[in-house]
Amino acid sequence: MDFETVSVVGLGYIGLPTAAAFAARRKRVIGVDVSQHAVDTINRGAIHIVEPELDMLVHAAVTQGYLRATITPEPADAFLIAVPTPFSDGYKPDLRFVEAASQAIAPVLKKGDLVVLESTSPVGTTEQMAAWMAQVRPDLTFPQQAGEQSDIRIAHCPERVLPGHVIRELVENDRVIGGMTPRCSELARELYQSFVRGDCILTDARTAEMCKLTENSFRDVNIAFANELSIICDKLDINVWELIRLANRHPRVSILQPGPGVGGHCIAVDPWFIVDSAPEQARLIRTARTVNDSKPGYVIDRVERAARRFKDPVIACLGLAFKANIDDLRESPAVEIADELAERFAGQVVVVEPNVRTLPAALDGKVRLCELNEALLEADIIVILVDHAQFRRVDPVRFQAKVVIDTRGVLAHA
Ligand code: SAJ
Repeated sequence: MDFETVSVVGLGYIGLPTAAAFAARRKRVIGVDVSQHAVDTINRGAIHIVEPELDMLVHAAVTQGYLRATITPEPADAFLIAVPTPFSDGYKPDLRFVEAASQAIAPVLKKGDLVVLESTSPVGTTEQMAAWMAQVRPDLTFPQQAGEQSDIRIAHCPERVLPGHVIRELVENDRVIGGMTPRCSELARELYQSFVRGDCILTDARTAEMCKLTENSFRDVNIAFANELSIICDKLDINVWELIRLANRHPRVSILQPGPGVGGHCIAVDPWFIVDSAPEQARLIRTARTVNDSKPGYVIDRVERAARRFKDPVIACLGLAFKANIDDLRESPAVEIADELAERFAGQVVVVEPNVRTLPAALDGKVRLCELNEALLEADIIVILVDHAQFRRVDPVRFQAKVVIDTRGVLAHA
């Protein structure tokens, strides 16, 4: 089967790079998004998100005529759905964007088309997506009705790229592909092999769904272990960074790094999908989430205790991003901490974030964004929230006369 035209639905952090990767392999790509702003920006050959090298790729794809964006779905040979799958109140998965996307493309489906769900999803979502499409198109058969003889082929192929390294990881990482039938898996593999250099490994849809959730839960549980260790070490007056460095000299020990909490759009969300599917069984996974979510509060309490020694101290927060060397402030524990400190110490909090020029809405008017040098001079208390390269380069002497709360081990690694 030759997939000449590929439609990518959802042109965000995953969909847009994926669309550009297909276009770079000279596929005709139709990008679909509900945002007119995103569509217009892409059709100008520009991008509406931040990811290294993506702007060049999209610009080339659009100017050479391989990529075009639209609000309204059009016929294609393969469809990839890469829309958000957040959780709603009570950590319940919210699948409304998958539902809307599958209902939007259903009218343009034709016999022989392949539909792949890329969004990170609770187990069973791929089957649910097929059911939503079948409701709109009773004239076509789907795998749940006709098995290998179905008109439409359905698979799940979760994305697993690291923000900041998307372009390289998209091509190099192995992909897990789970079709609703073996033939669905085979066809999806053919599609991905047009740009993926890693292995494309086949399984069923439910295993592929669980695989992605497992990868991020593995990381969450291991970060929770490191975060719990850091709190224990504070109590026992042990340097946790040194401790972890020493323990990791054991050939079968590999502890991750503590931090101010877990941010981003994936690791703090995906484990809840497992908890929701198996609430009684997922005890460790749920506890890890709770441990990581409580870390910002612990950091705030430490600052508060340190502040008691001063009258109206100036508190400098170094970093707002959810991890080092990126400009993504969404779902960042650093923003949560700066926000709460600004509430408790109104007018006394300054913030340094070398990767942004303006404050996020949550902090606007509450804290002052300033240069690193100025913050280091002014501050009585320095709270290191992100291990950006700029902070690692600071001469340790500059921290000496200050109270430093180093949540990332920047000083320990100096
Ligand atoms: N963090 C720590 N300590 C560590 C490692 C990370 O506190 O030792 C924190 C980071 O500071 C950050 C959060 O965890 O706040 C998440 O950062 P990350 O770099 O671990 O992961 P993400 O969210 O940027 O991307 C993850 C990746 N998953 C895995 O590494 C298993 C990526 O491959 C996935 O594609 C992505 O989630 C996703 O979309 O699901």
